[in-house]
Amino acid sequence: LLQAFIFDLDGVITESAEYHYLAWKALAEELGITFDRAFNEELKGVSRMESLEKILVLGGRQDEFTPEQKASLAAKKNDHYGTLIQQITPADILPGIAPLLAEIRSRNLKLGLASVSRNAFTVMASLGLKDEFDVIVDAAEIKRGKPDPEIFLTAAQLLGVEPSACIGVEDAVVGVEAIKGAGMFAVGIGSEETLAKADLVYAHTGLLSYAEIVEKFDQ
Ligand code: B16
Ligand code: MG
Repeated sequence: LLQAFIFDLDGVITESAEYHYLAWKALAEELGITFDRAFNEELKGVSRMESLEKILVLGGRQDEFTPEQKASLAAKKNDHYGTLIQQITPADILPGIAPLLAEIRSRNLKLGLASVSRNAFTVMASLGLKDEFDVIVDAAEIKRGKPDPEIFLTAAQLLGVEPSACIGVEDAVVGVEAIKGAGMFAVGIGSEETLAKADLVYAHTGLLSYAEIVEKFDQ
C-alpha cells in the first residue's frame, strides 16, 4: 500500500539543475574544458567534488591540481551557483509539481525530499516548500551519494515507512538507480532512453499524473 512520495530536488521540483549546469560550464571554460548538455547528464545527482573530478577527467586535467586547489575550484563553482539561486522564488516550482504535492497531501501520504545538494535547504526555503515536506534528507545526513540507495532509504526510515510503500521521483540516471536499489517504484523525469531503469517516465514535470502513477504503482 502506497504511503509516501520521495522527491529529488534539482531538476524535479525546480530547474536548479540548469543553474548547476551554468555554474559548472563557466568553471570548466575557465579551465579550457568544454562540455555539452549530454555530458551534463552525467553530473546530475552527483556530488560537488565528484562532479568536479568528472569534469577534470573529461579535460584530461585530473592530475594537475592539489586537493586544496580542487576544493577552491569547487568553492568557486558553488559561489557562482549561490548567486544564481538567489533568483529563486515560489514561481520557480516546476509545472505540475504543486498540484501533485497537493494530491499527495490530500491523500494523507507522507512527503520526503532526497537531495545530495548542500544547498537543498536554501532552495527549498526560497521555493516556499521547506515546511511542506515531512523530511528533507541532504548530503549532510548520508555517507554515500546516488546511485547508492542510502539517501532514499534514510528518507523512508525517517518517514517511518517501508521502501516498498514509496514512490521516488528523479531526473538523474544515478537517482533512478538509487530509487530502484532502495526497492522503490521509480518515476523518471526526462528521456525514456536515458532513464530506462525507471518504472514510468515523463518527458517533463507538466505531464505528471497522480492517477497514472498510482495506477502503475498498484499493478
Ligand atoms: P551542491 P539533487 C544534486 O542535487 C545535483 O543534481 C547535482 O548536480 C549537484 O552537483 C549535487 O546536488 C550537489 O549539489 O553542490 O549544491 O552540494 O539532484 O540530488 O537534488
Ligand atoms: Mg536531480
